[in-house]
Amino acid sequence: MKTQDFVALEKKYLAPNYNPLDVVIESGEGVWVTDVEGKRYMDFLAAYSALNQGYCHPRIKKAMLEQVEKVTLTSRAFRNDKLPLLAEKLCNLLGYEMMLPMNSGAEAVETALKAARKWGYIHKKIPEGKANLIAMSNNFHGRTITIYRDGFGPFTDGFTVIPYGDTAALEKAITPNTVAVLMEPIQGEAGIIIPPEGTLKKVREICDRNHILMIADEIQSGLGRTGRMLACEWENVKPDMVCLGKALSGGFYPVSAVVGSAEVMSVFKPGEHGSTFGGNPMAAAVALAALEVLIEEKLVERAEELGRVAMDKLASLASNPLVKEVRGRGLWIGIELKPEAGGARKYCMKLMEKGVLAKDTHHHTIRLAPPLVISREDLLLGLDKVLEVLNP
Ligand code: IF1
Repeated sequence: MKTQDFVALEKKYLAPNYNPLDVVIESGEGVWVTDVEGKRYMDFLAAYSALNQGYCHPRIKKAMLEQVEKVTLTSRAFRNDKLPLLAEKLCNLLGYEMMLPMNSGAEAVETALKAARKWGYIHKKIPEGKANLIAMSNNFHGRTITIYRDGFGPFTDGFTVIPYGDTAALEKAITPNTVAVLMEPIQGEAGIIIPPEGTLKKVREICDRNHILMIADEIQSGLGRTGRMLACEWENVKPDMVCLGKALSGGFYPVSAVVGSAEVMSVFKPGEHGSTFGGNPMAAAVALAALEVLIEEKLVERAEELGRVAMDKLASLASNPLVKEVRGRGLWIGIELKPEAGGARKYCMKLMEKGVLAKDTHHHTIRLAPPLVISREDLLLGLDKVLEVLNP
């Protein structure tokens, strides 16, 4: 079958909840994918940072193949020999006392929000049902009805939305019923929006002073993407809870988690939260290997070093008439185009023709986020193509 055959099947049988590029990937390894017609592309999206370790990393694949021969799912009605090892590794790696495993990032966010509400009722004596959560505009925390709003109202009660990074607005939004503030330390979908230096520290200080929880959604920004294990480390800030997903599995399996203090994570009583697949031995085995790869292949350091190489390479865009701004931290870069450029998608289409896959976001921004295993040569090769499509 050819590309258009697959496209036709999708159009006929799949709900139109995506508008993907017309590339039909058949296989992938490292940074490179091959489509059904044998054409090869370098991927600069990494499945929105779920593939920080690259496509089909051999060490994670080995862990998955070994585990599939033994047991893949036990439910949490019983225990298994992999989840406790993941819990120990993840908590010690990030410096937290406890974790709660789930599957999707959205579920991790829901977990953190439920924990924050319960924590408020127990530890702040907030009247039952009155807990308020502060979120930030242009955030992205998943597609659940709780947190994804446009066009899917009525909205879940108990949320106050403030402008992203506006700490004065945060101060003003806090009430005696406020339990937590949820934020991406750097906004991904919004277009790699980096808050002003000191914002995370200020949020941490405001949370401490008002006895509310700081929840960082590091599902996309975390696990090495920005050149730190967690993006909050750029300001030496330690949130009360951190939501993780995506690269926690290296793209092999849906794995997410929330890490936090024992005080916060112990608000859950048996049966109050969880999921059928949450914490299954396959997920845990894969996540253990994914974390080992991150650490042993020094992917966090690579992201910082190669991020600097990338930003240097793209410095010439500052004088490009099509480009409004180039933003980046580690191997996470947003090239925001001016409205007169006509939108970022057409440049992503041109990049695809040149063998580089990238995704536009918020209409005007080209998002660049290659797997952290990318070589310096491949990075520069891919960025040459970016410069070509922007310097016709
Ligand atoms: C899609 C982008 C969208 C996330 C943050 C939670 C989640 C995500 C910071 C939920 C997921 C993914 C979802 C994926 C495309 C991608 C995405 F932001 F990365 F670009 F959609 F906006 N917090 N982001 O980035 O995690 O439930 O998906 O595991 O929905 O197409 P999930």
